[in-house]
Parts: sequence; C-alpha cells; structure tokens
Amino acid sequence: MKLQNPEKRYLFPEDYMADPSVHVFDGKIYIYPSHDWECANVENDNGDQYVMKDMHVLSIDGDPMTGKVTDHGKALDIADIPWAGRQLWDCDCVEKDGKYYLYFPLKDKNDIFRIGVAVADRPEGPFVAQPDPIRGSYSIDICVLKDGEDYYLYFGGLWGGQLQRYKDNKALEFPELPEGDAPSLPSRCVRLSKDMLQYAEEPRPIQVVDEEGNPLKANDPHRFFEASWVHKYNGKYYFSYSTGDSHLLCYAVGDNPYGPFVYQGEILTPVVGWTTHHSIIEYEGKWYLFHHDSVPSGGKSWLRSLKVCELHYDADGKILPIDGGGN
Ligand code: FUB
Repeated sequence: MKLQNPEKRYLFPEDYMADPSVHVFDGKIYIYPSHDWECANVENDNGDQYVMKDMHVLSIDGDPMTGKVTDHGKALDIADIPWAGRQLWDCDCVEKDGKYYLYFPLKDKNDIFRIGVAVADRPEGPFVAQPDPIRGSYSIDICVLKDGEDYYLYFGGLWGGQLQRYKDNKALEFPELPEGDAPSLPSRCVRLSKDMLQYAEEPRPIQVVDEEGNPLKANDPHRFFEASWVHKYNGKYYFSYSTGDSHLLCYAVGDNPYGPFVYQGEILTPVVGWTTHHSIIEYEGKWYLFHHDSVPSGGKSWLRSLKVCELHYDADGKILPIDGGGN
C-alpha cells in the first residue's frame, strides 16, 4: 500500500513529552503524555534512560492540526505516590460518572513495574493517587477502552517493560522471552471493577494472529512489543501497538475487546529515535494519529516530542500507512 506523507505538527515545542494517550472529553481533546527528562544514564535495553518523575496534561482548542495547545501543569508527581520507586511511564485516562481515572505504570521500591490509579474531578487533574497499586498488576503501557458499560485496560511491554517476567499472571523465577519460531509474547487485557480501582478478572492474553489464526512469531518484525492502543471503527476493534526493536507501529482487527486480532499491516514506518508510541482518535469526523519522535532533540531517544497528523482508511477499513521520517 502506498506510503502517505501527511502534514505533521509538533504539538508542544516548549518541552519534551512522549507516549501521547489522547481522548475527547466534553468535545475537547486532552493529551496524557509521558514527561521526558534529561538524564545521565547510559542508554540500555532496560530503559534506564526514561527517568520520568511527573506528568502534565495538555489540551487542544479545536482542530488538532492548528488549535492552541494548553499545558495544564503538573497533574501527577511521583513524590506524592506512597509506593513510588522510579520511572513514571505511559499513562491513560478515562471518564466515568463525572470522575477521571488516570492509570499509570511506575516502578515500586523493589524496581518492579506496577500499575496505579489516580482520580480527579476534572480531565486536567490534579490527580490523587490511591495508596497502593492495583492488586495483581504488572508491566507497563496503559490504554483504557470504554465499551458500552464496561471498561477494559490493556497493558504490557517487553524488555524494560518486564512483561517477560510473567506467565499466567504469575511472576516467574526466570524471565521467558520467546525467540525464533516460538509464538510472540502477547499484550494483556483486563476488565476493570465497577469502582474503577481494581481488576474485575484475571488479565487475558491479547493474541495478534495471521490469516490462519496462528499467533505472530517472536522473530516477526510485526509482532507486539509495547504501546497497546484500541479504538473502534465501523463496529470493529482496532488493536495497534509498537514493535519495539523493529520500530514500527502496526495494527490488527478483531470483533470484541479481547480479540483475537487479525494482523493487518503497518500504520507508521520508523521515526527518528528508538521508541515509537501513539494513540488514534476521531475528532469532528476526522481521524488523527498522535505519536512522538526525537527530531527536535537531535535524535536523543529519551528526549521526545509530541506530534500529530491525519490518518485515513480505505474503503475496506484498512489504515493507509504513514511515513515516520526515520530509517
Ligand atoms: O516512555 C517510556 C517507554 O518508552 C514507554 O513506556 C514505551 O512505550 C516507550 O515509548
């Protein structure tokens, strides 16, 4: 399929932010990004260079390609979270009954990623964190989908995201990262409890499968790595994700929140910078891809900048792939 090169906009040149989770609340676009910091750590596969300590909420007045972007200031700070260790990574936010619930991955004092919840009365926060992480939570990269009366939380990330340390929701003594022809490690999905503060069930694996129904293999450059996002289009569930070390955004389509999702193709070719991470929303009848790259920092993978561009589907509901501008 021919690569698109739509106009792209850097949303917030004032600061380095990444991993945009974007939603429309009361007709306005809100962005829940990670807040990147300069750091002296050596860049490594454990992600020690991503040293985020707080997060801000941004909003856009009207059209995302032209509207004024407002920084609502610090909405969450790890100094206020009792169980915090380090590294506040990709968050997501959802509204229920006039309250806003922010889900965030953060390492605890034992350097294990857990998922916390913080609550606010307004979409821009400030958010107050619950005193403990969600029971049984692990790994990173949150997306929350409201589907009818139910709310589903997607999570998971390999390598520094620690997903390989778990099997059947139990911590392993030794991590198991599949290789070669073995099935790749799946993202996870879990329905939230009615009060939005715990899981209502055990997290389930989200399989991305080929046309024959076989899970993508560990050595497939299109396999899931991190950055789950789910949106609905024409009644179908679109599960999109980053492929990590092959630096793509890809997607797969299913009939319900748990999948399986049949692999469809690439959304974004590599950007400048190691990580690629995104969200997809509809706003006033148009679709947008929010993501990040490291062009403004001169390629420093841990100093990323938020971007947006329009996204298009063909008549069969296939997403037209976009040129990320990297290698
Ligand atoms: O921002 C820290 C990590 O980098 C995120 O959790 C990953 O998705 C990657 O973007």
